[in-house]
Amino acid sequence: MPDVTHSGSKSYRFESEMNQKSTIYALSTGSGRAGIAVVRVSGPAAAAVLRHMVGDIPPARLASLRDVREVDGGGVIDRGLVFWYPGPHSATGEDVAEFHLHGSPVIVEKLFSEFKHIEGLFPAQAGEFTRRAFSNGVLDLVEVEGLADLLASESEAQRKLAMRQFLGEASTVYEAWRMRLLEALAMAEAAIDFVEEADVVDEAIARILPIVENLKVEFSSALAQSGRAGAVRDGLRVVIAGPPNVGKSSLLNWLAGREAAIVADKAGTTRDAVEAVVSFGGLRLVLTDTAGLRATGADEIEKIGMARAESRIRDADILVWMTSPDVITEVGPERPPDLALLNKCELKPIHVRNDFDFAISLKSEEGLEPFRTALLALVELRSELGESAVVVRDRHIHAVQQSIRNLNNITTGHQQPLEVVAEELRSAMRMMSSITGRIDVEDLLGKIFSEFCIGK
Ligand SMILES: Nc1nc2c(ncn2[C@@H]2O[C@H](COP(=O)(O)OP(=O)(O)O)[C@@H](O)[C@H]2O)c(=O)[nH]1
Ligand SMILES: [Mg+2]
Repeated sequence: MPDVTHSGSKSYRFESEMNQKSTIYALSTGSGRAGIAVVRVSGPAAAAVLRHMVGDIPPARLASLRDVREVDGGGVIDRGLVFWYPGPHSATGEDVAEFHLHGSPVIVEKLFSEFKHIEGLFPAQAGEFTRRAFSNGVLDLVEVEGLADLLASESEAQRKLAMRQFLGEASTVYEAWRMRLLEALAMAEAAIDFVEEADVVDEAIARILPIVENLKVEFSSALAQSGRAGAVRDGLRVVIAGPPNVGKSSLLNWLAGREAAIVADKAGTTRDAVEAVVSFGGLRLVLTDTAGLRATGADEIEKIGMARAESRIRDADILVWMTSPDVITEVGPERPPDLALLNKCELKPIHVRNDFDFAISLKSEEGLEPFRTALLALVELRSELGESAVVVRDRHIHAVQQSIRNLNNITTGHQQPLEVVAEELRSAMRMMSSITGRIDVEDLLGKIFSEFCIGK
């Protein structure tokens, strides 16, 4: 058997556990007056807090109505529901006590002033409950990030994306990837002992390569989807472009429902990119109106505006291209637009033209609703794809990109020595572990090897 214990592996989970003797408390609901105020206590003294404040430890995980009193049987502070969640099956993995009190700041203050008489109890720092949950393995890093995104989400699409991360669906995918890398690594490690026997090595390589190739494809498609996730997290970029004076600024204003951009009948009015953020179909949209594109007649400042317009067009998630019957299109879009509009359709009857999807008029409002519906459908499609993304943050993207580089080093076209294959697989696995923060690769290796037998 090859030696599979690598002392290099390190888990920060256990390091931070060392100094977690303290018990923390905080108001978990919003401050101010409300129906209910929830106070959470987490740590070894949680049981003592209950005994001091309500006289006993109520049954685990059940709501118990209790008088909450000043420490050791003084006057009643409030009557409310009390919960006892013994660790490790609690939100933080530690013993947790929860007080559901009436939502008055005075009650909460009084409770906290009583807590000062209990030893080992400290006000929690920002994020400390979640940090303990991570340290105790209740949440992994992706789930913690999902929770942060969930709390910060402003749109339905953001909520759905964050929920998938928080519920561990994304982590399951990373874990499955890691297990397949592990499978390939186990084959490589086992064959390393038999380098003299060419057929054993060839057979191992023949089994490893398809796994590596498939993973590369999956990683790449996950990365392609991560752009969509970015659109959900940061807002989908919708760029309106076209020749000058066709009504682009008028369209931005109509979509934004306010006069965000200046509208004038003078060509070259919009010189810089104008942005408006709107909520559209449950998604955050960043609308950008750009300087009109024309080949002649633009001054220096307008030319700078046009260069900016072109860069916005390149970065757009959705490009809306606009023309009108009274303006000659001198410059076309650099890329096929997602929606092409012919504005000012009331000006003259439109003859057979097929270079636009919708004829609209911002003046008579003709055709605007069908256009809005089409835009909504596009936005929903993009956000649906984004919501199901696994690789979401830059941190995840970098790690997956690095894994692809490791795998590319295996599939160079020349057969790599098994030691190199194993090392690259190990690095790719480390990348997966770094995403979820679960670093226990080597234990699993040992387990796999015990079931693994090659050449015998
Ligand atoms: N007849 C007509 N004029 C329009 C329509 N939409 C916009 N305009 C006018 O066209 C001119 C240019 O509009 P603007 O939104 O500034 O165009 P931009 O240069 O592409 O941003 C303004 O005088 C608008 O009032 C429309 O549907 N019909
Ligand atoms: Mg304009």
